[in-house]
Amino acid sequence: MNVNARIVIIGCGISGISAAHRLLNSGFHDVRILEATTRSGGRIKTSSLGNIIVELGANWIHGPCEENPVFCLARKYRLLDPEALNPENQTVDIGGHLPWIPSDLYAAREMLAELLDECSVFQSEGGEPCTSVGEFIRSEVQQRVAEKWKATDAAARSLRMCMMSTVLKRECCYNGTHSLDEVGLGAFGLYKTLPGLDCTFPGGYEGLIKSLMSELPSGLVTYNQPVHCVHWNSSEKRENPVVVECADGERITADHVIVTVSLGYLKKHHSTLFHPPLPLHKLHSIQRLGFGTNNKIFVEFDSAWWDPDCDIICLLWEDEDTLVDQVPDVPRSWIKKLFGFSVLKPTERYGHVLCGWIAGHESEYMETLSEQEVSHAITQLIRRFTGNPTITPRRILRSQWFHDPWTLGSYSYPGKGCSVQDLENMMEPLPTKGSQSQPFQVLFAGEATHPSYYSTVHGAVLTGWREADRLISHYSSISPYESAKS
Ligand code: 6YU
Repeated sequence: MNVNARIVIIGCGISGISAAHRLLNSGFHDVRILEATTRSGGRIKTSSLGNIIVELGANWIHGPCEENPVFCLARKYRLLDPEALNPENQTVDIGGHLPWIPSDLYAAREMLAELLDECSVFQSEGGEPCTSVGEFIRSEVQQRVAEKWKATDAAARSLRMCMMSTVLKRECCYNGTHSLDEVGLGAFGLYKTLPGLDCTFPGGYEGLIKSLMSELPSGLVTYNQPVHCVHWNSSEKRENPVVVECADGERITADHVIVTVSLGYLKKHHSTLFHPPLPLHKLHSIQRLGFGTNNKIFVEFDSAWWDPDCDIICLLWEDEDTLVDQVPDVPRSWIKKLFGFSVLKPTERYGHVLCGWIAGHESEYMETLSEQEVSHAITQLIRRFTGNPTITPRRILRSQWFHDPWTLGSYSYPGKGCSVQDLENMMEPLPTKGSQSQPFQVLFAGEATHPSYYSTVHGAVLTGWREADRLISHYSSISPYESAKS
């Protein structure tokens, strides 16, 4: 196939790169990417703490198995450790629940895991008793604790309830939400997991971006080129029906535009980004879907103060025995939202580094503080929990996804009232009734447009391929003469 259609992709994150790859490999040669920042990768962002590689954005390949395109690409480019390639590793099914909770306090962990599994069922069966995951958990926990833990003494019961608050805060991180009260119960089960024990990129997730970019023609991406407005559906007859207006005033014409900006960016800028505006049903879905913040705080120490076999440090607050996943006084107590730290391993590679996880408005507030203030808060927290007044971090590094003007948060989740229809609306191209004579002009890719792998890198890759395939199949169904002419 040799297609002259002009395609502009907005955003050089993994979905934009994946779309460009597929189009160029299928005979499209007039493809370009406009990227607002100075770099490729978007929410895949590897950084360093001294000489230690850390991930400010995506961390794991969730469910590394044959069905996972990220795993297959990482294997192809030889970016993984040998253990990750072990076939046994690919069959372990953890059902999306990372083994993050310490083995003591199992009862609390099990009750919450059971409830979260139950939350997933409403998506297929309907009849959800309330609107949010948070409400459901709160109402069920009350009854179940009274039933199942009646023989447990009050102090142990209270400790288990505090543990549940910690697990709820962890779930806020995993879902990228402020509170589970904002996560829709009916759509919670839309998210699907893949088998395989999550693995990381020893040389950094950005190795995947570099490998993919090295196969694309140089000059394909224009950096520092934010798009201000996509003019589509014009009544004017012109050779290329879409005009992409950049922030610097440059106007670029195209036959098709693939928009890959984050859901956070769409929520904030939809009214200026599209002319004419988006159809109402699409806009409502953008509003209903949730886009929250999950940040990491890396903390390096001269030596480990935790046990060598410790993988995770969870923090329990004794005054949080009422299922707390939000902090009442954010400026004063934001640090209480940090559910704990994961230990970066192996030590030979990462030294003595912990990664703290914090979601929600508390996390957004943390972003406004200076690095010194965050470091002070972390030091006080660790000293308080260990009782050791001398522990002092060597340095810290945190992500600030909410204040990144081109992302405006971390990743998407189904908000209250969401259904599969909202995800379908997200991926619907414009004009909504495309046809052979009037093909789609604006197409949508990016993690928030995948119906079951939203919030992940593999979901984003698949959406880039999906939109490229939409164009490929359009041009393969018209005559070779027409497609070369167009
Ligand atoms: C995963 C993981 N992971 C942690 C954290 C974050 C994310 N994810 P991009 O935003 O990348 O690209 C868009 C580009 O557009 C960008 O370059 C912009 O600069 C540009 N742009 C914007 N506006 C523009 C304009 N106007 N003009 C021009 N350009 C413009 N995923 O698989 N494993 O471990 C994590 C994690 C802190 C922030 C993650 C993880 C999410 C991925 O990073 C993300 O989906 C993709 O990179 C997005 O790529 P993209 O191309 O779509 O957009 C039940 C239930 C639960 C459901 N949730 C399950 C949770 C699973 C997610 N887990 C996350 C965990 C971590 C730690």
